[in-house]
Amino acid sequence: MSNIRKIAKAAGVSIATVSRYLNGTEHVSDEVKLKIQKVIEEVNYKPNALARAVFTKNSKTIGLMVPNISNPFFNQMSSVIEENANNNGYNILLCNTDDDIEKEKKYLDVLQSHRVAGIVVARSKCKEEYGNIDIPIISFENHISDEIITVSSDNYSGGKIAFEHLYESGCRRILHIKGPKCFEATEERYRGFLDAAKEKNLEIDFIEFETDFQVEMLKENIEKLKRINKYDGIFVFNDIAAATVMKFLKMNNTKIPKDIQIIGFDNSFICELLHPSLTTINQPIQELGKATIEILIKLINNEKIPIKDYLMEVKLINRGTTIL
Ligand code: XLF
Repeated sequence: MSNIRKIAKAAGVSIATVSRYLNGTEHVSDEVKLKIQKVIEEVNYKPNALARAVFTKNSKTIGLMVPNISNPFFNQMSSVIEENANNNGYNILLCNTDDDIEKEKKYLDVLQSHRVAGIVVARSKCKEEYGNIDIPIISFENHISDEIITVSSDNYSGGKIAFEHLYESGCRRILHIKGPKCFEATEERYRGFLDAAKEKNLEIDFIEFETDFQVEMLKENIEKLKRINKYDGIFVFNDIAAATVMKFLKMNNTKIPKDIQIIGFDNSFICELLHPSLTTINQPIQELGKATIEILIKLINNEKIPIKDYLMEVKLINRGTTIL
């Protein structure tokens, strides 16, 4: 006998009533609900979420595509998104794209076949693929199209604040280690940093890392880092890359912040674990995660919401790697 049939029999109701109760599609009286729920608990029944999603076209699952799960910022961000989704009755299906177009495309197919109710995609790399998807989507950082809302930190202002802090801390030979060109957020940080330097008539140098954090990051960029000892201030595009640069400086007996001051971006948990602890620009992870889920749920519920960029305020977190 199928599970639903057993539950119906034990609760003394029809199979159709049990199915209405499980799918929440039509009214079921409170008295009947209680009877069915009691039997479900007794037999420890686990409804088939996918089958239910196909039937009701509402899976109560949100697909979350993150670009790099080994970056502490994205583990924190994923937890916040998960918590906010759970608080609103949704589960998360987590996909790690590794900033890889093919993986992102594959996961997009997987999420569609799982009938997810909505998708959060962070730092998307394949904008074209989202054109024909009939599922509410929200993008974090990289813009996908005029129809898809983007949430991000105010990265441009963050870049400006980073420069101003190094400048006020006395740095005049300044280097920016920027992120890959395809990361819109770090391009904005770079733009803000350059504009602030121009306002002070100061030339700055930059080098570029071609990926987000990977375990081999230091080895891969060692050639680029060879001449960084000539600078007195460095702004690195994110905290985990800043940690990598700090390791390199320490291996060369450079004193931080006495010889070189350093500032990161994110305010992820690793800042406090480093020595000295890392001065950085705070991305408001809680607000970002909350806003992302709130907007997505409005879209899922067909509520009207302005299609625009949602920018969150950033601020300096002054710690031990800068002098001021
Ligand atoms: O995409 C950017 C680059 O790295 C993101 O916000 C992060 O700062 C996370 O570490």
